[in-house]
Amino acid sequence: MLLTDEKIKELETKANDIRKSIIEMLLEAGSGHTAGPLGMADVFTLFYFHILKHDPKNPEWEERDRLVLSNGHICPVLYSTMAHAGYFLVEELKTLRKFGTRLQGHPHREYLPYVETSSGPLGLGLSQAVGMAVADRMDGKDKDRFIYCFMSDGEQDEGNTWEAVMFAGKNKLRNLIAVVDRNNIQIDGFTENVMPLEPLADKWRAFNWHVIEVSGHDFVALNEAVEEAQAVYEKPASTREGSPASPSLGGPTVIISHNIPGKGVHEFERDYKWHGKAPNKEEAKMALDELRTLGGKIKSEHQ
Ligand SMILES: Cc1ncc(C[n+]2csc(CCOP(=O)(O)OP(=O)(O)O)c2C)c(N)n1
Ligand SMILES: [Mg+2]
Repeated sequence: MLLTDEKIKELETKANDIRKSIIEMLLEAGSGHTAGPLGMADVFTLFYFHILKHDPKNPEWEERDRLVLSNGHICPVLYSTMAHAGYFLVEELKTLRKFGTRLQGHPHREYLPYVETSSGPLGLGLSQAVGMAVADRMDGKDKDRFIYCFMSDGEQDEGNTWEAVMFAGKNKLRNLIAVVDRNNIQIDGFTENVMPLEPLADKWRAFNWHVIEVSGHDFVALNEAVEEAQAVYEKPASTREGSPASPSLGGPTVIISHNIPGKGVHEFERDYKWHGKAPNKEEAKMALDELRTLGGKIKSEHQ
């Protein structure tokens, strides 16, 4: 669906609000992950406010798209986005990681049924999403909705990820779209130092996936990437005019989203030490000041 200038302004403002809430909730919790959530805030915003077929007031709606978050540790961005989208009150975000909260440090479906899966142990989400896509095919529903799986680059180190990639490519699961948070960091280093992933796109291609690489901070480009992924779904290889038959067409798509970890707060950007650390009072104040200034700029630029 086309992104109008007005919609882009709305998304920029939302992403900024979501980032502010992430900082506030992490400060309140006193622990948690900062880099991944800030880096994925634009992607989550685009999906929850433009792409997803969902109804926050009716989370159990059977026809909804499914969004599986595989790298559960970035859940502050999931919770913040869901609250801002209307699934629950923004006020509840302050309960992150508190005893008995619905907002556990890693998503727990038993506590918060609005999330599609529990996650935290890395490398499992794509297999779960593949299972959903297979079930849709068996039920004849794979034309009715998309199954999205958000996953991280650190998860590319997990063997189970590649079992799912192999299975989905072989079975041409057309309504499956994976989004990889390619932020180049993992728990204690840069991915290329800990366990080199490149050439990552070629690896997915080798398993018969359609691959798109895009900046995860450009709403227009990201939106086009999702539309391309959906078009691959709608037009299998045999019906595509003028395009040579390719094993990747008509199959699943992966969007490799090039993200800046810690995006929006200069101090936190591109530094793996923010992988699993929450800001203290001073750092949170500095971060919120920067985001407020950015929010003001977004408003004035669009006036
Ligand atoms: C199976 C498993 N092994 C190890 C961990 C511990 N762990 C949590 S996050 C993480 C780093 C993963 O990299 P990535 O998801 O890319 O981190 P980010 O980009 O969010 O910093 C690790 C090793 C885990 N949660 N699950
Ligand atoms: Mg990473």
